[in-house]
Amino acid sequence: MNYIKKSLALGVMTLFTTWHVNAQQAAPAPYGALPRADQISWQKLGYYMFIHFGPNTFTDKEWGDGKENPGVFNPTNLDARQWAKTAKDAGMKAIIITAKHHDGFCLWPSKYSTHTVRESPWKGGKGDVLKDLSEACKEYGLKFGVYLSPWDQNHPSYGTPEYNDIFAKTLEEVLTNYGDIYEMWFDGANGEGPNGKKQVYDWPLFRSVVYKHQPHAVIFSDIGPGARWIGNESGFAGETNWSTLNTDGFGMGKDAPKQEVLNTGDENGKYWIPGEVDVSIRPGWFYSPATDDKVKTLSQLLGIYYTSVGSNANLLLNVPVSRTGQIHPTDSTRLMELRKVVDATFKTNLAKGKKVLVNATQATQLSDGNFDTYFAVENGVKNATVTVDLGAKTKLNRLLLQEYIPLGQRVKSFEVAYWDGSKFVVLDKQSTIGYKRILSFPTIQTSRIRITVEANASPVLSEIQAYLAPEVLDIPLIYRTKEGVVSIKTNSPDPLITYTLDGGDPQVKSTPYDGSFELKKGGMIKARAFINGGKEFSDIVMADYDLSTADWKVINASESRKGSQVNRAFDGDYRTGWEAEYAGASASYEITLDMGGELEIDGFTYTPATNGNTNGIVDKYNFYVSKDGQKWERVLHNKTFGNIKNNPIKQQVKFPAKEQARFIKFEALSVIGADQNGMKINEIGVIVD
Ligand code: FUL
Ligand code: CA
Repeated sequence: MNYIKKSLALGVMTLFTTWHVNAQQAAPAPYGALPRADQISWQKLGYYMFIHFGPNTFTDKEWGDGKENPGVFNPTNLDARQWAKTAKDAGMKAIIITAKHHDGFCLWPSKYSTHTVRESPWKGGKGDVLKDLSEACKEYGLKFGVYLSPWDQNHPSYGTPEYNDIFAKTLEEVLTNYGDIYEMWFDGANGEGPNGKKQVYDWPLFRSVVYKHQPHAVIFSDIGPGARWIGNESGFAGETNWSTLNTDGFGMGKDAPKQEVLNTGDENGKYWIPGEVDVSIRPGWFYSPATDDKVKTLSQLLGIYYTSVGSNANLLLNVPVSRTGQIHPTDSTRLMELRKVVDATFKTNLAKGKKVLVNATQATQLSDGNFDTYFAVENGVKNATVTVDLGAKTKLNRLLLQEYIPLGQRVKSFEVAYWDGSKFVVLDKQSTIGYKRILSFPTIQTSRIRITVEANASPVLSEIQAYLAPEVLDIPLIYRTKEGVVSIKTNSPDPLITYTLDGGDPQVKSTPYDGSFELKKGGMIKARAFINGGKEFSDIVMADYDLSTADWKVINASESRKGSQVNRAFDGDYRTGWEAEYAGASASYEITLDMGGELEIDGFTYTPATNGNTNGIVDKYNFYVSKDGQKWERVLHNKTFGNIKNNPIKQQVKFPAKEQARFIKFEALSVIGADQNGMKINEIGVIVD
């Protein structure tokens, strides 16, 4: 009693029934919250580019404060066509740009601000980045989206009711002058403005302005309504990822559901609000020359691809434009490497045209390579067993599954097994599928795959595809002891390993690794494995070390939380940390260290806990140095680690000038979750040249 449905092209529901025993069979009933047509088109985009660009690009900041001189914005050779071409060549479908970030600086000459490109020297104040980019996107066949931060630290009316109208007008400018906007990206951050007040945002007004001028735009925010934040800036959706979410009682820009909930969505959630993974190709969102050697590696990007696109989410990958006004060659090289691997992986669908049975009924729709054709199990039946007969023994290591989401997201668990010649062997057990789920596993050889599905309503499946991703040589692994001795190891048999210490990509002719070496001072190590005389090579692996802390001692520190050891804050291992005892909501905390000898230092590093728990992470601090431990100099005063809550990465802070010191003191002025938590430090380090 299964039946087969064909494409919904043009919205016409044509019903094909093969085993047409019951003339009363109805079309599959939709289940739960459903996507709007615009959300479906949006989901099909899959992968697109984020661009962070503005004064921060030139000032080495993640968050500007709105007081920067607009004169700093001066790209020497801005070329938006180069951005669009890079995105296109990377296989991306769209670009979203930070039209206005938290500093309030507008990349277009807004009438409602005096902090814009018009006040900058770029093109003599006659430039308009949104115009250049929207035209370039059109030329390259890309969709165009904008990011606007309602938080504005420059606008004099921020923090007053008038600002809501001003922001609405600002929005209107952006939405009416640059053609179609496919996605409107609202940043949730809501901090203080020039008058020390936070704004109470009028979201209903902002939303109505968007829909008035761009009725097809997907509105992104922590809670949608078009698409939701995935709860982290590290590049992963939950393995379980529902495109439905309960948002009643929550508001945009405040009171969002917990980050864990954003990460997985809500099963049977009331609204269709699919996840979007936003992550940067570099550690920070804005360009900095300090991260030229920290562009994510191919393996990291590939991992992100699977945990976003492969996990029922869209991938918004940030590629920050550099000070020249162009995408840096290292970033674009990496994007092309990623495209090459993704293309090679998904080139040949080994299940295409193969025989598929769902509960013993033929289901050719699942192997026709077309998302819009689907097989629906009879209403009321919530399980299905799907078998794919590959015909002959076939090697594969990826499976791609799709549910026909226009009728809702239904599957809540599934098991994958393969035929080993005499029996089915279980390969994986997973939860949701959604629009697209990709499973990766070591290469198997089999003639038959079986997928057992359990759903909240009768399963409606679009595709089952199988692939053989090219195998890559294992990356080498880099280790460093506390004393600063580096060793590099690999699992592959007998490769040549080469490495660099200058941030460059290791080539076959770079320094060969032939046993451990000392790197007390720290620095960036990049290594790569080669076989076949260099014809085959692994991805690059990188490790960034500070000065070795072997000789360091604690002089003074806030009281430790019971069981927590203070030396974990400088044991050279960023995975271990120290926690100070909670000392009151407005307490400050400190750690003072003796480095064992006087040094010339350029700055310091702070590595927060990266396990997802942001409580105790320092966000405001002072930093002091001393030669004798008696007389102290405060080199950094009341500084903020911009965006550390959302993106808790290692912070590298340069001093205004080099300092001679033997002692250092780090003082936390405020931590995240200050009303219940003491300071947490996973690693404190110093930067030496
Ligand atoms: C965050 C911002 O605070 C970051 O600076 C960045 O723009 C990121 C995409 O969103 O909330
Ligand atoms: Ca299909």
